[in-house]
Amino acid sequence: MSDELIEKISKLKKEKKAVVLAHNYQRSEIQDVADAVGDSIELSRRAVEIDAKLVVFSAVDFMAQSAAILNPDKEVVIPRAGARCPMAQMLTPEVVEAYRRRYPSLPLVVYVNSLAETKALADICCTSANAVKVVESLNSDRVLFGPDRNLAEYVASRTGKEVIPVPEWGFCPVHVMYDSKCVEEARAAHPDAVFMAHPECPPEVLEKADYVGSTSQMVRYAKQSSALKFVVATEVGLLHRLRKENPSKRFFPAVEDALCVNMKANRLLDVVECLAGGGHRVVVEPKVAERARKALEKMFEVS
Ligand code: CIZ
Ligand code: SF4
Repeated sequence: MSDELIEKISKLKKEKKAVVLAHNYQRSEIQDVADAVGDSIELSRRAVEIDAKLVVFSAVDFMAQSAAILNPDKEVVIPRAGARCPMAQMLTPEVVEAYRRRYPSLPLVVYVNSLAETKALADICCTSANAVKVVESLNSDRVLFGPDRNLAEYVASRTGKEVIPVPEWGFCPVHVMYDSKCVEEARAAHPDAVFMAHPECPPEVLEKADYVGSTSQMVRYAKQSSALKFVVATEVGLLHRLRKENPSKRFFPAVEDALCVNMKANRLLDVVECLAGGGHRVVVEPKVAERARKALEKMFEVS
């Protein structure tokens, strides 16, 4: 990156009283100019603490919506309108309503990877970092959980509760690329490495992994671990942060091309454009925002 561009970005940030928040899966060059890098909820809460007028939220649609919901007094913009998570689109309010009719007495847990309109219908939200804790906190041995089926199955295995996936087949197109064969190949190539996997991976991967956690949990785990090598089963953008923060350790992707095209839709020049007054303002209808915020706040109380 040229010094000129770095200077332009820092000048614009000051002029606009703006911050750039980048998700762990963003392109390396965006992570490098960001004021904070993290998971979606960490970043949304960071935005609350930061004294800024404009928040450039470099991530996918539902994440920027959560930031807007938790920061109603700030202008939240997303660099590319097309950065939309396909998993979030798999759980529409219509699907929720059909399951509510079928299981009227069961609580519904909605993963943060969902649209604001869907969160507004949830009893409580969860992240991949706190899903087990959230489901344990509920006074019911059967729960509805969506949209990620793999995360639902992981939570069921850890809590012993019946976790009904809503819809039956929700998935992340990146994390379903991993299978037990890729774990075996990684073990053969790096026998002394720790295998870390995201809970959106299929059960056959999670059963064989040494550590299962969200992106922020993997960052913390790698930092405090005495191991020097890690194989990482999550979107490859996280490797940039892991390598940067742990220069004496080595990180290998479990699948080289496990890349989320939706996350990568945001480019550095789009971020610069946001700082210069462009980008796409994220607006959540007030009634929807209020209900979604309640479901998020319930999650904060538990975690
Ligand atoms: O909520 C997030 O940021 C996601 C989807 C990834 C993770 O595990 O942190
Ligand atoms: Fe959605 Fe998967 Fe991309 Fe995350 S990595 S934004 S869940 S498609």
